[in-house]
Amino acid sequence: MQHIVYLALGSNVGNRLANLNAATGNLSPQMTLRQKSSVYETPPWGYENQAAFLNQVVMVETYLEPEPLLGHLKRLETALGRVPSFENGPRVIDLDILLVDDLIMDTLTIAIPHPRLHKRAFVLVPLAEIAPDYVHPVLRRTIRELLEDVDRKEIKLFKGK
Ligand code: PH2
Ligand code: MG
Ligand code: MG
Repeated sequence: MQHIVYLALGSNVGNRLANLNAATGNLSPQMTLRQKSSVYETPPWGYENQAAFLNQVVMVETYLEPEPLLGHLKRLETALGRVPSFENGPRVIDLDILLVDDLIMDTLTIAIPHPRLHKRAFVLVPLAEIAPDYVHPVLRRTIRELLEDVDRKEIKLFKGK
């Protein structure tokens, strides 16, 4: 079965825009890119003493199940130069699974929906751009509704540099 998957991309090391474009341009052949949000520049969340991030959300269609999908994303992060850091620390590229259809799963290796997506304006702003009416399967609220409850004032459209 083909799945609808929303992915979050983030980068705050090196040429951030090139890193996002390298990720969307090098997804597995088993993943078809269907939609891309704009790119946003966002203040670092969680650990503040680091460079601003660029964030983007994309929608892909894939026959991959979540575990192999995550494997592809981890390999792509490494191929694009990601090296180990600390929690919420700087990274060349971060590729996170946000939503897979209306699936709810929580195992040792993977939690879907992403457990923090509804708290993060840097995810909700780009996600609402491409999927405002998507219903969060746990919270039973649309992305547009979830966005109303976060502070989005520091999430800036990135016009390039
Ligand atoms: N990712 C994190 C931690 N903090 N802050 C912003 N603005 N954007 C991110 O993508 C981000 C973050 C951990 O994955
Ligand atoms: Mg992340
Ligand atoms: Mg991650």
